[in-house]
Amino acid sequence: MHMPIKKVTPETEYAEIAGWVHEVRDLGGLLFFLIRDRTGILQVTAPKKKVNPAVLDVLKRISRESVVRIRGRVIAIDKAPGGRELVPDEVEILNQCETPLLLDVVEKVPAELDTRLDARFMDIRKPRITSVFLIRSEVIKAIHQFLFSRDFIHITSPKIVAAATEGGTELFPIAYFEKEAFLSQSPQLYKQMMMAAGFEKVFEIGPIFRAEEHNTTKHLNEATSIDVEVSFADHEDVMRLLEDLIVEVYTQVSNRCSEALETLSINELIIPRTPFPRITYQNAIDIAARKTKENIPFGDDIGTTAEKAIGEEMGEHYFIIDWPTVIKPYYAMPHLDSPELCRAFDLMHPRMELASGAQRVHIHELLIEQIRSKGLQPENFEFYLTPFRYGMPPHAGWGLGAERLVMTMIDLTNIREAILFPRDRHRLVP
Ligand code: AMO
Repeated sequence: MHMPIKKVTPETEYAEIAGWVHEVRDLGGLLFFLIRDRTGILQVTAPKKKVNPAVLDVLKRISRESVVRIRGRVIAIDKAPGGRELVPDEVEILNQCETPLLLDVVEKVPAELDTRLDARFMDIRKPRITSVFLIRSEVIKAIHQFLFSRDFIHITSPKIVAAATEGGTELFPIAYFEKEAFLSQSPQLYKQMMMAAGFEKVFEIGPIFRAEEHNTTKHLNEATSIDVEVSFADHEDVMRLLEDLIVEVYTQVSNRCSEALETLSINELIIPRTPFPRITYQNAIDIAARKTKENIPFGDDIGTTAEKAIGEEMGEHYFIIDWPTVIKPYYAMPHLDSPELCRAFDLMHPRMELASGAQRVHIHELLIEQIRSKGLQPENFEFYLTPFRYGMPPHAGWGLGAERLVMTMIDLTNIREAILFPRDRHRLVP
């Protein structure tokens, strides 16, 4: 078995490695290679006069990005990456790479995002891009660990559904035999139904599909949502859960991903501090009006320009609370004393919204009323509404965008950088 490149040290006398040929150079008396696997890069040098002629023949045929297996002696050498290099005794080309390459993996020639996404498999070979996905993997792992440690049950809800959850305009219709169906926008209705099932604390990490036409740097048509729902909890409880989760994820990435962070030139991941500031929707639109000189009428959504201005003023993660009931979905619980406001919240990073959530309406009659007030028909939600008549506990929850979390954490400029194969207005392949 070959050894991960990271583990090859000057103390290792002999090593077998397998990986991709990052660079090839013929320096006259010396053939020089950099071999890469997901753990790092190793210099391999073959003095032409000393290497077995059969091995030299193979070495001479190797093209960049070919897959090779090399065995040889490890020697300490100051100038090499990691202070060591390999002098080959045996070489095998496992698969020769065609030339010219689709992309420059060494990144001497920068490529447009579209070109990179067309050849995504090769783009991901770049150590910087591998690092993004190592960090994303750690984020997802840390979330699982955090939620399991707090006794959450993992659920998987259907992605082919019969009704809208968040309102009707953002749905992808699909042909489901003789019926009309849609790709799921959110596990919302199902995670709530699991409260009536008695699970008390559930989470799901899965795809959500949004047929929004916009083509922006923070929207995808297929995104990954981290959803939770908790019984006998209110909006305050799940806001605390959310901020604790964010801190835990940052801490774990900081502890476990130091090499990936270094590759991305992030010297230190600043871990947010709890409690995150809470501002009301009214505070938020006041800040926006002051900073942008444009008034947002009460009840309108906070647009991108306003969001940016408020983010600049806040300078850290924060919550916007006390939203107008008219702009939040029917399932958000209105305040008892002032029903024009509701128990919904958004979690914001200074750059953008990361999550939204609420205490939910658990009273059947009120829910029907709210569905009607949004111009929707309760008859289309029968399967969802029935559990509210047979013992639905009070509950609250949120949905957090995985790509936005990763993107803001490591300062990526475009959300497409945070997902392997983005789906957007124009991109369906690869
Ligand atoms: P919402 O629609 O606000 O709420 O979505 C929750 C979070 O998911 C992410 N997100 C997206 N990310 C990238 N591209 C998109 N098109 C996209 N749409 C959403 C965002 C957003 O904050 N059911 C509620 C959640 C709840 O109340 O539990 C919901 O779906 O980060």
